[in-house]
Amino acid sequence: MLPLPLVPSPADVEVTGDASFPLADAGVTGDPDAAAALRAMLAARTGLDLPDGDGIVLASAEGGPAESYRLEVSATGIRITGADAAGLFYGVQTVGQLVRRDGERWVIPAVRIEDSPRFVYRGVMLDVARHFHDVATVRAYIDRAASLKLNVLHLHLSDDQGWRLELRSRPALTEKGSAAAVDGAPGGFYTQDDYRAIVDYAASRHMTVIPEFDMPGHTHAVGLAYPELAEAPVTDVITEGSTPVAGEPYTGIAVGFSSLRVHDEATYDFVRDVFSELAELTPGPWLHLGGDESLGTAPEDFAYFVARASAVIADLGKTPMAWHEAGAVASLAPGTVGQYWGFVTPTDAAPQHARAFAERGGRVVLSPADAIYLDMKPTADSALGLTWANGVTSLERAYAWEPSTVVEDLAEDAILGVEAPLWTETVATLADIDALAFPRIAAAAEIAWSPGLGPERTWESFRSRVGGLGPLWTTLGIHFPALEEVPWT
Ligand code: TNX
Repeated sequence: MLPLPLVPSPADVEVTGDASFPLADAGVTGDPDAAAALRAMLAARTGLDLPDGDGIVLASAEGGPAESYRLEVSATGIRITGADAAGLFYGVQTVGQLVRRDGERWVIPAVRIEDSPRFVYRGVMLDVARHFHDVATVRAYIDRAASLKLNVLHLHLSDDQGWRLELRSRPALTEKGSAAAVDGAPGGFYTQDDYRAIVDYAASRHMTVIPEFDMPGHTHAVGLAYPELAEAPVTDVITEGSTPVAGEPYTGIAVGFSSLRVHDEATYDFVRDVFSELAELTPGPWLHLGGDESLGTAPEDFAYFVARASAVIADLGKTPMAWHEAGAVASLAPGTVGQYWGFVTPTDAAPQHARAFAERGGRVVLSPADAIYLDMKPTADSALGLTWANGVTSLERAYAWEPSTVVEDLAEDAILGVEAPLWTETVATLADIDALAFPRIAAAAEIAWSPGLGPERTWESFRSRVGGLGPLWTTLGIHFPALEEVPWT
């Protein structure tokens, strides 16, 4: 028999016989938010509009681990018990994956599941700077990620090509710095109301938004608004893409050429303004300052800048977060969270930089580029995607890695979690997002949620379970590519 099509794989699952629960005559009772989520899910999947009433019970129980739930299905009823609202929501997502046809009927097989996450931080990142993605697209991505029990949405809100969030303290950022995108695509930005709407929508799906303003590199667009804060572009670092010109929008895909003026106090007035306003708009605990690929900034200038910028964020009562290069900075604010984007088998100083966050009281989020960068090509003939992180990233490569062994001597409790970034140099639409993110986002979700690889969690089981999700993803409008690695059913 095929395994149940559950991704991420639950911590504990038992099929309790051949019986199944028929949905046609069921009612729903209990927690109103979870009931609404369940009704919407079942309506999308089956067309059934379940009334209030007996059959499916949504309850809360104190005491289990955060975000955990228990699901019991028999021929006569379904009971979902959540330790908290998120747990209940995840129980509903599991039910959505279990729905199947039995002849003319829609049924849920009899099971008992006890489930809770391995990591508290289970993230996706969307780059809205290289190509701008509107609120509707971000909502759709939130729905997709939350259905796989991911709980963090990292928004990469600024880069050389554009600044994407309106700020009252610095209106020129979007007035002058948001019009461009890669290859002449339309630019754009979020108003403050747009951003609040994203944060609220994410919260309704139990996702926390982590906003990033990338500095001191990746700041060409800042120079369009405030030329006095920007160094002249360093063009000898450019290996790919067109050459930037100061004062003109950048539509290429080169990296590392821009820098803020690190020894000018006006730069820190700017840093304080933008992160203060961001802190006010953002309920979550983390603000990301970027810090990657600052090839146009001398190492000692980089260290000076990152120390000060991380202190600004800490002074605002938020936890700073930065790409792993910032681990090289001795006076980084204590507690800063590092995001590792080296390879599964590390090279250079990346693991040393990652460990440095833990040594300063912070933790590490793992985003190994050759495994879960969702912008890497999934197949050699994919029209979308990049290949710099070791060529093609198959679904198997995205799946078959273990977080605790990537960075040597990093304790498991120093790993905050796992995040799958989607950079958008080649990604302009929701269909493009789907084409690259799916099905590999499911691999990231399982690594972040489920117990480590072992007899119960294998590549063979995963590919079969993913194959069973095709019909659900189709009814949810997800344009996933039917990769040959997966036995789609
Ligand atoms: C590297 S990984 C970047 C981004 C690019 C990405 C493309 C990292 C922290 N920076 O600027 O968009 O590669 O895959």
